[in-house]
Amino acid sequence: MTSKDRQIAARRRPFTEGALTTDQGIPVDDTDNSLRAGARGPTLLEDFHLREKLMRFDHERIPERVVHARGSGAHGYFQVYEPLDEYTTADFLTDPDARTPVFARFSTVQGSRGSTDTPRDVRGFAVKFYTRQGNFDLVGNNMPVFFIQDGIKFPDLVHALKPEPNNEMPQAASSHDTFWDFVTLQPETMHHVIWLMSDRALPRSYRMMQGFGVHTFRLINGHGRSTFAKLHWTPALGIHSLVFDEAQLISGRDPDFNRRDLWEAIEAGEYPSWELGLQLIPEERAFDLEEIDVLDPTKLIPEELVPVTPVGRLTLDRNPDNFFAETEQVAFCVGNTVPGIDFSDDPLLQARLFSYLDTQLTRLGGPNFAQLPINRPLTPVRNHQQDGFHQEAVPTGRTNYHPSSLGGTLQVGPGLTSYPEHVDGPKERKRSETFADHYSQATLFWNSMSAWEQEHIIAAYRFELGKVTAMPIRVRAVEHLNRIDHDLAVAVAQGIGVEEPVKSVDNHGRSSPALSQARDVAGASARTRRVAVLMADGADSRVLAHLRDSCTEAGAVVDLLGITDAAVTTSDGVPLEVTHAITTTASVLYDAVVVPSAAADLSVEGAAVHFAAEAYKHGKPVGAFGTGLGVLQRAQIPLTTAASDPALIVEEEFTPDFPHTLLAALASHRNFDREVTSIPA
Ligand code: HDE
Repeated sequence: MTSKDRQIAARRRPFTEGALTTDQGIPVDDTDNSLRAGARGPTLLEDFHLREKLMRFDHERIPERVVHARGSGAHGYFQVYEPLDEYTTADFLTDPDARTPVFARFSTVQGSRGSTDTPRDVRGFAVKFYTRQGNFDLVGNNMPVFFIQDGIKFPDLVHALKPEPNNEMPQAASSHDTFWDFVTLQPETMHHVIWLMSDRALPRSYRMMQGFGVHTFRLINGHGRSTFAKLHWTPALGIHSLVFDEAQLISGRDPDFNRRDLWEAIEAGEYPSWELGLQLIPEERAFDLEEIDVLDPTKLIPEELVPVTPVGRLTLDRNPDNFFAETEQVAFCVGNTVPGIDFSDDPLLQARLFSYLDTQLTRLGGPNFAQLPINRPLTPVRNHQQDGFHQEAVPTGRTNYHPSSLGGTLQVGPGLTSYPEHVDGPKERKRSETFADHYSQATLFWNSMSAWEQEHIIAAYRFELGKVTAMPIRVRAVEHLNRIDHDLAVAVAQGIGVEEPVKSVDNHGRSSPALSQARDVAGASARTRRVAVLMADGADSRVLAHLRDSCTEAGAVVDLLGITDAAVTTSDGVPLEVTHAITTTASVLYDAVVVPSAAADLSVEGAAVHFAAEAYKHGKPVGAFGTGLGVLQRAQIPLTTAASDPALIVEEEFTPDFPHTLLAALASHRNFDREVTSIPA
């Protein structure tokens, strides 16, 4: 239990027993019938219980976030490995014994609060650290760059991205005219757009995505020296994505897919964790980074240029008690910083410093939102800010100003000191020339992708632009792509009915291997991965037990799926309960499928055949042995390719190698090199 858990515990209000009362504490004798003049007569205005109940109900909603409305959060803690006092005075980064409580919220950007979890979208990765020096909020995303270079463009970007204003369509999707119109008129977006078209926009799980602070921050040490820093979160479970077809199907099968995954993992004690890494850039090196301006949020600094130093670990180990009180009311503010961490002059960051504080006034109904349990710091709050909606405290005494000679004077300092950066320049609305290159890092990203990642990116551009109705926008998009990479532009043009462009610039040929998800296989594990076993009567119970035990020992979750909810009968005549009927679930909700040998023939069951075919098509590990092979054959899965496909595990009869190979394939996530175009599912 962290100190934040204890603070929140004091505010819990269990609804277990006792008399039902009004908000004024008056016990009520009936909450099912309103007060009427006669059993069939009109309702009386004096019914205060009815009026209060409806008034409270009518106001249960607060405005959803303008962006990042759909999200899920969890409590946990952060611990630094070694003191970082060489760089910062921030207490939570200098004391390895300090377990700093945190609340993290993950989100999609485009959709409304009730929208699906798996659209093609950027994901928010926001962490509130309740440090011993007050709250520090790191409000980042799962992609290291942003669409625009200046916060003044944010309302335009979001208006273009969100559903169109006349008909509020489409929900949670960037595949529409206004988004592509805006981004093709604003070339600085091109780098982030290619990330959005990559698999990064389809995380398999919040637990399996990276996080980035995006902007360059400043760390300030005890001597007042400033070091620029970029912040990275790296998930312990590896970085893994869905495929787009699967993500779209999940939207229907389980729109809460990522939310459920996070919740269930924490309930099961499989606490997700991320390593915090820093790219540290001494001030004097800031202009020596291959023409990358550290203040430009559309650029990343390749890890090959400045390595990421691991400095600590974030672990999430408790689900919220109440979604509204915690996840909905948490108010992240980019300006919440602690001594030892300061801002850079990144113009996007500067605008955010205003926006997050401002938005809370509307969302949380007044200036006292920091008093809500989820937002409250652990440190005492002492100042003369007072009054306003929902003041919870009862300030006492006469002096509510500073200075005062009538007592109650607060001591000011030592405390947070801004870095005394020397600033001098004409007042002007002007973009720095060092921000002018909009294409070379999009090319770097493209060059760093594996073949299958490139295929997915081409398919994503084709899908998104294929939904754009205005042809000139499609043409403009291809022109931009032609400046990123000619082959990419040609491949996209061919899919969307646009004339192939003429090569205009040479690809610079540089790449950054760290950007590819394909590199992230070694050391990955099968923990928490979901295996569907398709059951039929007559399966060998010892084989099933062996398979199940091997998977659960490795931390994987095994569900037995029957054609119906009825128990199946194993080879020794024993009834075996199934987890679900196949019809109430879907292959897209699992990471792998196994069809064991059985007396009954599952290959005549269309649902089972479809299940296997779909999983195969999505690159998932698919395994079968004995008569189970019939299902794979019926699904037209080319069993002869098993020798070259590590995720296709087929055996004439079960051997102990089977679970071993299955778990290795699960740990590698998918085989995206698989040729799947001939699969009918
Ligand atoms: Fe946000 N952003 N943003 N943003 N953002 C909000 O704050 C805004 C930006 C990010 O889980 C809002 O409380 C402006 C970059 C996350 O509660 C709002 C600009 C990055 C979250 C807002 C940006 C983000 C938000 C909506 C450009 C990645 C969800 C309601 C100057 C580094 C936090 C709210 C949570 C939320 C404004 C750009 C990430 C409207 C003006 C860049 C993760 O205040």
